[in-house]
Amino acid sequence: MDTPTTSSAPPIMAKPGESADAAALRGAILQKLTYDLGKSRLGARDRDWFIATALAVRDRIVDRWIDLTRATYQSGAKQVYYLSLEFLIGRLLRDNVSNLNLLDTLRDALEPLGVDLEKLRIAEPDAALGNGGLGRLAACFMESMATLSIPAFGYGIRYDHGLFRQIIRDGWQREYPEDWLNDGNPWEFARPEIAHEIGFGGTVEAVTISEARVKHVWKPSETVQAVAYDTPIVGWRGAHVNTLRLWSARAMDPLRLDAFNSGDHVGALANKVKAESISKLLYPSDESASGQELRLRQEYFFSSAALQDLIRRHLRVYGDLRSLPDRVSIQLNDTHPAIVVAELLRILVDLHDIPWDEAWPITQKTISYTNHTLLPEALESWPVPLMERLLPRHMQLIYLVNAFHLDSVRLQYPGDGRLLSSVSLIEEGHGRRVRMGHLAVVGSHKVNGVSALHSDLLKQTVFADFHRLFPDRLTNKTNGITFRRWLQQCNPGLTSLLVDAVGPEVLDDAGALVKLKPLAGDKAFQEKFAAVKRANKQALAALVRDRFQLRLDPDAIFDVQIKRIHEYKRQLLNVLEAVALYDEIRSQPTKDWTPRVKIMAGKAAASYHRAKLIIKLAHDVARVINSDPTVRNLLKVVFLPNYNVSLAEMIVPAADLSEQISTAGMEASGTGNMKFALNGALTIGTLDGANVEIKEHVGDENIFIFGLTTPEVEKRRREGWQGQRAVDQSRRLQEALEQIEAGVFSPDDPTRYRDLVRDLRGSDYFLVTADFDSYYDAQRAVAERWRNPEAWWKSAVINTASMGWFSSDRTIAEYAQEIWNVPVKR
Ligand code: 4GP
Repeated sequence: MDTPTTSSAPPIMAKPGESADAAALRGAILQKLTYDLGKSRLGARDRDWFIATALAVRDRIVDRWIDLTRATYQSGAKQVYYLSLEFLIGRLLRDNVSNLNLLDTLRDALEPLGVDLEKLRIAEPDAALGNGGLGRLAACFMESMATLSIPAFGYGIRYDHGLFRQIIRDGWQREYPEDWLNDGNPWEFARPEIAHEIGFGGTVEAVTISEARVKHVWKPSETVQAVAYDTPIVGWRGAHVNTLRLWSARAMDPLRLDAFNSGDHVGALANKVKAESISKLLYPSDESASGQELRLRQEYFFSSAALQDLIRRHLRVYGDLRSLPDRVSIQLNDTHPAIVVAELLRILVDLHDIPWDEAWPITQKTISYTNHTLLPEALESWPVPLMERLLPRHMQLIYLVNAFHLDSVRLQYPGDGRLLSSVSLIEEGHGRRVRMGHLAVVGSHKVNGVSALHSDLLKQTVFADFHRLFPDRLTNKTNGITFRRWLQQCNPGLTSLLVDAVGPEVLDDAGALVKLKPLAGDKAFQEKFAAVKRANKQALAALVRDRFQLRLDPDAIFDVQIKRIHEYKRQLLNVLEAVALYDEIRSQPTKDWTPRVKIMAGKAAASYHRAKLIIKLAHDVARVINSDPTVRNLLKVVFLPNYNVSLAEMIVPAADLSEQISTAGMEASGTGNMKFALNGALTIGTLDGANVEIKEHVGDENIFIFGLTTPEVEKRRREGWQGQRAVDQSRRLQEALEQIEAGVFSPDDPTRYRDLVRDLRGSDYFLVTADFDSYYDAQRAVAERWRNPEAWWKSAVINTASMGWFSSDRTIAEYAQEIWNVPVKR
């Protein structure tokens, strides 16, 4: 509860035995409280203490930040610019405090004030400027770049409202706006003086300069300002501090005074509302044409702001854009910033008079692109008429790039019409569209996938023709996670056990985790490891009890699936297994079952009706199972609402079993899979994404792999898979589907799941039916292992011990060496 502090006189003086630094920090916090927040100690609430503390901690960062930034310019070091429409940061207090090694000092500083660090920590709202994996990866990468002393800027959008708040009503997801900025954001510095003008629409004029030269001048019909907000990002042990610069949209002309004075108070603000809508909301629905346009505006808005910003900086230091590729690397996080290719060309050619023949290699050498998904619906393309209207000069440049690109293809492969249309930047199907993935591939010197399997599939499928054309361009960089957040901060119990077992170097070098392997079979160590897990499970159970009024038994196996809700991630398979297990428990109630809690959480896109129906099914099934007395808590299904980074930080350390059960070939990598394994959960998963590499690292006997492989999935689909075939051969599946179909779980609306079951019996694109039996069997093998604690904990320890390679420090070091060509310091 957010209660005012009641302790009396301010003990600002150092207590005996306390460090001078703790006293100084306490003084700083009290100063902030009084002079920045205008609050007295007695009236201060958790939120006020959080802001005062964040401001005091931020002060500890600033000098270093300014010095390091200046040193970077002076040294001429190459800068990395990470462009991402999403940064899923979560909370920052613990990150900053722990990376500055201030945790104990802060605790000591707060204690005499009667302020509980934990309460204050959870008063920080999550910065949810992202949807899922792609955005969280960007946040991990920012931290790792700072840790490895790679000078870097993250560029994105400062959305007023991040990912929606999910409320579950009667089992249905409802979306409400999220308001992370309501009480201000103590980490950021507003930079109203750093503003770039972003144009939209208008016309392009060709001005003849000389007989040989025509200059193109874009005259936008509309201009919006992008205003910078900077957040310092501190690396581990304060090694380095980088900047996350997020752009907020501001109208050039905020108020039409004439209209206002003539009584049109709303109309007078129309320009402002339109301009500022650009940074209003993460992922505006693109179901409507205006929603699509807003999204393209967002993409161009932040891409252009980022480029103008970095080019201004580069020119200030080096004075010449020809040196750009030596001093700057631009990494495109997915295709969202792909318009950078055209924008950079426009800046070089139109604004700086660099001839095309030079501008093009500068562009390519500077840019690289990461692909995060093979799903065709996620590979962006924009209707040509929309691009022509909104970004007319960029459209011309894209046509030009395409003409040169297709000419060279024609030269290399004469007469291959199929190849030409496959690699063209313009899709000619129903209505012409610009393929942003193609633009990014053509405009980059390196393109990477995010796991070995995913990168291979890129080469074999969506970018196969490009791979033929540019055999050196496609590469792999398997994702990673920052161990500071996903081990040290979220699991202090395990961290101190690891430090005791293998030494403190494990805090600096994830590779040191392997030293744990010899202890995997050691009974005493296993017991300690299991005790940490149990404490984490109890902590989660307490949170779930307090927040959601649900009881979880910490002795049951915690079987967890937390991620975005998507058919390919197959939450449905998990729910079907719950139904089948429920049937088995009821038919053999006296069997010695392994108690299991299935924990699910995740958000569905607002317009993704099938995903929302799956959430509803999980709730319907949970209600029936959880209230059936014959089940006696042997099985419980809980869906925790409003999944976010902070909830994940509670759930991950408490998980026994990690569900990574996507249809093979569809999950690009996954990063949740890494977080769980690092924290000692065993994985049940398909051979998909980074699961494949996790299996290689932990060993076959320490992971539960089931289901079709990618080639088998392709074969089934090619042959016209019909789910009914699997249903006919599986009594369990048949019974589960019949119950769902008959409305056993939805008596209020017995036909609710009729279409869903019909699709499963039909083509079942995600092959839930095909993998069901194998998944069910793998789950029984999990239960079997659980019943043998020695075997279970041995596997759990080996999982933790084997995950060093999945640190995002390793991933970032690979980007640095193989894509950006920048040195890495440790
Ligand atoms: C995600 C992928 O689905 C996930 O497999 C991967 O681990 C993550 O990117 C980071 O690379 N993609 C998205 C998205 O989040 O929005 O496409």
